[in-house]
Amino acid sequence: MHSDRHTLFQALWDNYRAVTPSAERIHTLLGKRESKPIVNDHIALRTFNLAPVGLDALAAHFLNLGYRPGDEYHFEAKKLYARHYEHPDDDAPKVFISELRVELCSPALQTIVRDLVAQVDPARVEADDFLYAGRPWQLDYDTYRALLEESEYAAWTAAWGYRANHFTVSINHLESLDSVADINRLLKDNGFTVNSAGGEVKGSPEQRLEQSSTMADRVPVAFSDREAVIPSCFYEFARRYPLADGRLYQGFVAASADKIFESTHAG
Ligand code: OOG
Ligand code: NI
Repeated sequence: MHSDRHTLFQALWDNYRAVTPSAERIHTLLGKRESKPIVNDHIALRTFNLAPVGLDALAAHFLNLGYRPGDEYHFEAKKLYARHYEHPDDDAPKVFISELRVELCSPALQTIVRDLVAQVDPARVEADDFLYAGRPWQLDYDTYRALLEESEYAAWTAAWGYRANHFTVSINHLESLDSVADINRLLKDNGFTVNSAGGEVKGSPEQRLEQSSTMADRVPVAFSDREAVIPSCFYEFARRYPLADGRLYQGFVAASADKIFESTHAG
């Protein structure tokens, strides 16, 4: 496990931007307008709820760095469970980790996913680089397609494995823009596709969180038998509002998250 938060997030960022060219471009675009570095609100990771790769095994890397568990979230239709983690240092990005509840899926999907996860050496899950190790199992294209029929989340996780699924720009820290609507305008003016599931602006000031995201890039990926172009990762934007005590809300909004998951759907 990493002993330093900054090295972990730098490695996650480098690995993420290598497969998310639009995030790299948007980050550069925003960077030119800002006098200070872009601050991340959170990152997200995906997994299956099976040992040795369940949510808690990924979370251990962050607990080790001083993170604490926050709220939990349930996504019944997508068969997902999630929890967020936050750090006492306000500058540290929050971490949103979700897992597919494999036992609720079809017997065929369960067989495929159990077979993938059985290939993972438990010791490897604790290694420094596991959270950006990519796919730790063999996967052929037809198996990816079979997963996609039932669960886009399962297919994405099988294909991409362990890496940040997205980084999220903190709009609160920007000088040149202050609303999600303004970000969405900038994105569209520059040719990026905004996820419109449930509306382009997700959440509200009353919910203390407004968010938007790009649709995932589509990049070539090597499966064990062939290469194919599939959705990779996306970029997200979040604006938080204060609670009664003046402190910014630090949680997530399940109804918004449910739609943000769809940023990796084929456009
Ligand atoms: C996570 C989706 C939820 C948020 O900010 O609510 C999310 C994912 O797509 O893995 O990131
Ligand atoms: Ni997010």
